[in-house]
Amino acid sequence: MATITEAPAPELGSAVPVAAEQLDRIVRDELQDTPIIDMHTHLFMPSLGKLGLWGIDELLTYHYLEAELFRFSSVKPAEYWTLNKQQQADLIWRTLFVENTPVSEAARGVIAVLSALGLETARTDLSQAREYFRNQKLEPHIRHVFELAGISEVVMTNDPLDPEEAPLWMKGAAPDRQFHPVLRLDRILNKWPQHWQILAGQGYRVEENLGGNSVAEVRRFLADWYGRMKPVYMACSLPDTFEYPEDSLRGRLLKEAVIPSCGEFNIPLSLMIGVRYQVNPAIRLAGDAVGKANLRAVEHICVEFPENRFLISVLSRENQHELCVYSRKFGNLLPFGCWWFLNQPSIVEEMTRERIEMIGFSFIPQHSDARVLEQVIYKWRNTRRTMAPILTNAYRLLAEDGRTVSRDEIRRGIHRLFRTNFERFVNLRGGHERHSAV
Ligand code: RAT
Ligand code: ZN
Repeated sequence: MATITEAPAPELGSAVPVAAEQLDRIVRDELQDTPIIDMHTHLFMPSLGKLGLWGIDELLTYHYLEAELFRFSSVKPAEYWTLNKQQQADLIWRTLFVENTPVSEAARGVIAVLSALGLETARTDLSQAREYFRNQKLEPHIRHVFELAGISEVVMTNDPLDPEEAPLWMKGAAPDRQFHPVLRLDRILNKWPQHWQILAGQGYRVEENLGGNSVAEVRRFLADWYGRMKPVYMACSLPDTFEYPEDSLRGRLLKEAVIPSCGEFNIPLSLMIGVRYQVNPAIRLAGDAVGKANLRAVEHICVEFPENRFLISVLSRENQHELCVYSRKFGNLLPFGCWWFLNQPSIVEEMTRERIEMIGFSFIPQHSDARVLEQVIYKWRNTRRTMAPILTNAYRLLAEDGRTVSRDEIRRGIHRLFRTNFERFVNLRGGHERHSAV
């Protein structure tokens, strides 16, 4: 089993210790200089065409901001959905950025993006920003955005049952070394009754109640998609009510198809647990909420499948400590990210300190979850800004207790957190052939 503790030891004895008053600056510089691997996004490589969202209208109609719009505007959701994209963006700009001060995390993010791109941040209309984006060519723009964000690669979320996306893969979408695929299984695991017929229509002999050869046929489907996509992991989001073991179609699919297939292909399974889906369907994508989950499900999975690897993110703040405890029990569990409603500096700070105190640097502090390309600029800027004092404090405490660190050691720590823990866990650079390997 690949764990994350296999890094070569540096020459610590000969290294020059960083003086206490330099720590903060060196940590900041090293964070700035480390090209991050963004291990969970909803971005798409250029060959997946229109699925890849970018530009000011997409930035403003992000569902995090739509949720905020309905707090400040008298426009009702039903009316909002009749507007076209530009009208929606204009409404959100006017409401959240002109008539109100954009102090929330998601709103401030748009300001940070405009500012990083050299655009004005306090205009009453969007004409300047629209003109800027109209003049960009996608591929050089992606390079520019990645550079501004300080990221080297992103990991996508690829749904083999999405009616727009699947045909593009079937035709052989050109791989891209900066965009790694992930086989996302929400429709199969959470909504089998609504989707099994798509598999059946493609020639897989599956049944609604998983009778007959269904499980073997789902494995054949996963194998075909593994071959087509070469995903770096498989993934699923799960409700707060998720249990394992579970006497359900999802329970059987996980146990008998998905986890064994991940084992066969030697890739991890990412479980993102704690969503209360569609508590307010009127606001669509913004309508999901959060609930505390029973993490014994994670315990049971790690015990039952010790040879598999699991990337785990939990959405409830109340579950975070428990997840750290389970990480101390299971080397095949890699906690990641401060997901969705947790990606606010105050909560990121609390969670990250707790993780460092409980499991050292054996976790992945953050993913961007970006849905719109330019969001990586503000999301990673925020993460670096929040991480700097946390790491400085960790090294300061260590020095007070008798061990100073060198700049190389600081760099190694930051690289682990933002690159190598992920690279090793998914076997990104080695082992099995993968068309996106760099
Ligand atoms: O953060 C989000 O944008 C959510 O809507 C979800 O997409 C979540 O991140 C997920 O991957 O399910
Ligand atoms: Zn996501």
